[in-house]
Amino acid sequence: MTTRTFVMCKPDAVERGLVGEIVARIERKGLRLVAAELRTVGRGLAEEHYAEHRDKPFFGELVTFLTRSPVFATVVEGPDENTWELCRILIGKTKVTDAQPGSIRGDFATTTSENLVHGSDGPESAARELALWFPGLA
Ligand code: 3AN
Repeated sequence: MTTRTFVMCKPDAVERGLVGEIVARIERKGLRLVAAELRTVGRGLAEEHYAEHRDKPFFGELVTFLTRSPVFATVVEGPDENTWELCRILIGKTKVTDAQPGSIRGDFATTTSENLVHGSDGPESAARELALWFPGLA
């Protein structure tokens, strides 16, 4: 059964001109984009997106970062139930020093706070984030 997940090239990725590189890696893997939009994010959406981090010391920094310039928000589809997991592997670990070469963060990121890409981290988070970012998508 095909499943979908939410993948977002964050402002640093768009600013650095890495959107094509990131999308190419997703497509070469065999996954496909079923929706995508370059979008300027308001504080409300950014706070909702990062709601689970509301109590973290870096929450304010996260919201400021996500709203500073456009993001490239996408819906990625794969053939099985593991689309979110395949995307997380392509993206790499959250902590910059754990992100392996060959992953997007491992190849292109130098800090944990600006690590280029967001991908849903499970089926429930994928469902929540797809509804939040692409409410009209069937
Ligand atoms: P991921 O993006 O890999 O799902 P999360 O959800 O744990 O990671 O964190 C969301 C975002 O918060 C990360 N992408 C990163 O930008 C930021 N972040 C996470 N941990 C830290 C930290 N210790 N210091 C600064 N920023 C962080």
